[in-house]
Formats: sequence, structure tokens, C-alpha cells
Amino acid sequence: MDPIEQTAAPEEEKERALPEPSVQTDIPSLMESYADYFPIGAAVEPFQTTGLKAELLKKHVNWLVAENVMKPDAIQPAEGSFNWENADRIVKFAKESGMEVRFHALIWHSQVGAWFFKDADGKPMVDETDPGKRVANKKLLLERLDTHVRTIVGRYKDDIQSWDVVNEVIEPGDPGGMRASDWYKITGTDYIETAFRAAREAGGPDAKLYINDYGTDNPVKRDRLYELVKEMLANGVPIDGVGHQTHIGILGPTVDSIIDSMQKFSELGLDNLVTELDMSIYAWNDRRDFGADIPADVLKKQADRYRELFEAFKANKDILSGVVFWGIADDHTWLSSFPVKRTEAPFLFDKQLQAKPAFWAVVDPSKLP
Ligand code: 9MR
Repeated sequence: MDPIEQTAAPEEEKERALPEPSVQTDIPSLMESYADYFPIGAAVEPFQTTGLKAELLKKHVNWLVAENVMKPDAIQPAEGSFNWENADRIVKFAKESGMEVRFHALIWHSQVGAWFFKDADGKPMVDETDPGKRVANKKLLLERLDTHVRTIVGRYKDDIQSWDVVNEVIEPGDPGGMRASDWYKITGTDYIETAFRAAREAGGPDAKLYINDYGTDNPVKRDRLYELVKEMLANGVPIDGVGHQTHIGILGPTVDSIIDSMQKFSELGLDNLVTELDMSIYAWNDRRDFGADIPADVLKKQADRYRELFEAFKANKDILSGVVFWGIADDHTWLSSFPVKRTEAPFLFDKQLQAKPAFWAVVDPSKLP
């Protein structure tokens, strides 16, 4: 028996016993395996564009998205003060590596500077009760939004074609199913319309403009999003497609519900993208932590489900034009601290950057262990 297994090693020692991360050169490339279907992408932070992580990305993906550094507060933390350095690093790495970039996200209720929503006197616009001042506030906020969108799209329009214009605007629990964000409370749905029109004007006809959200498989949320988009399209708002975040788990939602949603939006003539794919290894209410030893049956379940999912994606390539993971390997995922802190493993590569059963399930199931 391996001496390490004989003693009940503390967690950190078990970690130390794991092999050093490395990039496997003798396995197929994920993106090449999907070349006849759609591009494959990954979300990254700028620090992941060097070293081993960069090598892993270059081998397996041809699309990048910024996990955080292109969000409103990262790009324009204070009015008129634009910070391009981190975003530029990702664009530069992508160009040098022959990858495309997609932009996430021009407008969001989270990770956005509070300055957007303060009136000329520094007072929160949402607190205003005077009707005349509310009208002035709305105008000011839409002007700020317009400037934010045009400045960014103008800068990157030659490098970036695919844009998340607005993110997470639907919330079935809020009145009318529209997320009761400051954007919505101050402008109604005008912020959505203004954002898309500004992005089209600054980006030109070739820019691909998406409305992005999570839980789009849920019929209630999906249908509210559908109504909104349908109405906007009828008013000439330039929306090209729906971004389905697809943060899912090994137990749900069903693959059929994910595909049904894409089909519904394609009936409006819209494109679909999977924009933030990951697959938690826990049930939502499960508060266990597998630690370093994820049970083999859990990894098998994950592989089976990834296989089913990608089979369905391939079969629907006519209505799905790209699949982007919200990361690349299990050493870096937002899920390790959400909804609780625990070991997560949502991707095709493990913490040592090695191909998991899920990788083989989507690339070559005959090689499944
Ligand atoms: O992965 C992102 C994480 O690092 C940030 O802390 C978090 C802040 O809200 O945002 C995460 O990315 C989110 C994305 O921008 C929108 N959809 C949900 C993603 C996961 O929360």
C-alpha cells in the first residue's frame, strides 16, 4: 500500500502528495474535436494568460472571455476614468494565440460603479421623489450608459465581434419579472434598449449583440425573457441572440430543457450561445465537501452528463454558435466559494490540469476509463 494512504494524512499533506500540474500534449485538442460544430471558449483572468494555464488554453480553446476585467466597475471605476490595461492583456493574448474574444459584459446590475446612479448632487437617484428630477436623472443615467457602451465598443470593435450587451435583466421574483435593479428602477426597460442601440451604432452591422442570463432553461424565466426580446425586436432594437449562461449541476436541469429554450429563441430568428458553462458536482442543497477525493461515481456522473449535453449541442449546431466554459480547469472556479466554500470540480480538466472523465466523454467516449 502507498505509505501516504496508510496514515490519516492531514488535508494539506494529501494536497502536497498530488502531482505537479502539467499540460498533456498527447491528448486531442478540445477545440479541434469541435471544429465542425462551433468554437469552444473559456473565461479567464489576466494572470491566466501566462505559464501552464496559457498553454492549456492555447491547446484546447479558440475563444476567450474575461471572467471579471471587462465588467463595468473594472473598465470605468469612476466617471470618465477608463482602465484598459487588464482588458487589453486578454485581447493581446488572444490575438497572439489566434483566438477570438467575446465581451462580458457592457451593462450589469452587479460589479458596476455606484457613481452611475448618483445625481449631480451625489444623491442616489433611486431615492428621488420629485417627478421633474426623476426625469432629469433618467436622462443623465442613459447618457452615462451610452458613453460607457460607445467608448468600449468603439475601442474594441476591430478585435471583438461578440458582445454581452446586458446581463441578467430578468428576475421572475421581481415585479413584472424584470430585475428591480437601479437601472430598471430609474429607466424602466429603456436602459436595455439604449445599450443595444448604442452598441450597434458603435460596433456596426457585424457586431453580434447578446442578451445574457442564467436559468434560461426555467420555463418561467425563459418565457419572460422571450416576451421582452420579442417586444424589443418589434421596436427595432438590434438584438442578435441570447447568451445562455448554463451554470448547471450533475443533477439538473435536464438537457432537453436547455435545448428547448434555444429552440424557442431561434424561432424569433435569434442566435444562441452557451456563455458560462460549468457543472457543479454537488446538489444545490448538499453541504458536503468531497475535499481532494472526489468519488469516482461522481466524476462518472459528471462525464455522462457532459456527454449527453455535448451530443445535444452538436445535434443543434444550426441554432447554437458557440460554447464557452466559465473557466478551464478545476483549480479556478467561482463555485469553490458559492453557494458555500467547498471543493468544486466543474470542468473537463482537474486541478493538475489533467483531462478528467468528462473530457473524454465529450472528445472520445471510447477512451473513457
Ligand atoms: O466568476 C465571477 C466571479 O469571479 C465574480 O466574483 C462574480 C461577481 O459577481 O462574478 C462571477 O461571474 C459571473 C458572471 O459575471 C455573470 N454570471 C454569473 C457568473 C458567476 O457568478
